[in-house]
Amino acid sequence: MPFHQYSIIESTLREGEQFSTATFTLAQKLEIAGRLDEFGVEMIEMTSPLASPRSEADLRAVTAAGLKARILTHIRCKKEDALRALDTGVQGIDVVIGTSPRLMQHSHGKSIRQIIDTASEVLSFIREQQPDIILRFSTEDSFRSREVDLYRVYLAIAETGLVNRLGVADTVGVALPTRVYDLVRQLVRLTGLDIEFHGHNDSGCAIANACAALEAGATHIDTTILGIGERNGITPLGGLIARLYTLDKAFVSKYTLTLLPELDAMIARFCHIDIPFNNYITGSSAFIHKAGIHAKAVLADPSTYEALNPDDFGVQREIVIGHRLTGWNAVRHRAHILGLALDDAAIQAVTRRIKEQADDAPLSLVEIDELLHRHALAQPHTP
Ligand code: HCA
Ligand code: CU
Repeated sequence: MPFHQYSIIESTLREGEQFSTATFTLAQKLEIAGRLDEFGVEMIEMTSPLASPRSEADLRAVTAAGLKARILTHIRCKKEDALRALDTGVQGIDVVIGTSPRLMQHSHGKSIRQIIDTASEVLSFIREQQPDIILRFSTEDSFRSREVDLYRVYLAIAETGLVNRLGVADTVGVALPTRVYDLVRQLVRLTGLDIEFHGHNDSGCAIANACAALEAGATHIDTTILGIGERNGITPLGGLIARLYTLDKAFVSKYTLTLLPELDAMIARFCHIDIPFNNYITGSSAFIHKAGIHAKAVLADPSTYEALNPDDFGVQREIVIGHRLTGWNAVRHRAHILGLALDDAAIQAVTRRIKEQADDAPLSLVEIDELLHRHALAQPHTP
């Protein structure tokens, strides 16, 4: 059943480490993993132990931290990688190999037959060593692979009965939601296995594609905090949450949503970047209402212009009033907050004044408050 039984594979500590400015220390990795665990992600994917000595040591440390989330590592389709990964005690291994003509030529030089043979060998080796390990096989660059190759590989691997999950990867972010839907749907139908979707965001479809994968029956979605990863990254955790929440709050109620601002701020700090102003949920403008018409309706009922309730994420809504598009309902609301009993004529006069002044430059809240106070003093007292 789509949306009800999916899991998040949080890959900030693998795909995210491939982001241009990400170099996490062990302390930072433990903090990221710990916070993600509190948030409630089901799985945390970490960089291959073969990447560097520190990568291996850190993988061991996070695996030993006793988190609820299962710790996975991500390896090439090679026996030596499998051996090293198994030795770290991880709970799951994600195996990947390129199947697009470009990657077959430039990455590993194997034919489809050889890919199937190598993968079967590596996967059965892992299964023999660790019968209970969570094992996933994924094709890299799935959407630029020849369809006939793709199905040949997936069906052969599914038939071995060795893996728990098949992964689909939009490695260069070219897939449209309809294509993701079709591929995932076919794989669900043909293999009956769990399906994972990993989508890059080069052309802006990463969240929509993840959603399409779930609609088609995918069981696992890869995310990173703020969407960091190679180039401009993958499906962001917060963006996926926003997408699913707006379908039905119940789809994300298993997660501690109020931790999202802290997660995004933490990664921005560790990677020396800003949270984008237009970021899902935590961007500085995500809950700012401006035009007078919007402000009036939001003051009456926030859901008129908010599909997401900021309270659910521990963030604040803001109504800005010191600009030329302002309306008198918002100004009256401000007077009310200040405890000033101004009549409608006075509020409208202040609003006119704000608009005139703001045609040149926006007014700060302090300036607006001064205007309101001045009018309140000038207004004859009503008993
Ligand atoms: C890469 C590999 C990968 C792997 C995805 C997966 C991709 O860094 O190029 O294992 O599902 O995007 O294809 O991240
Ligand atoms: Cu990737």
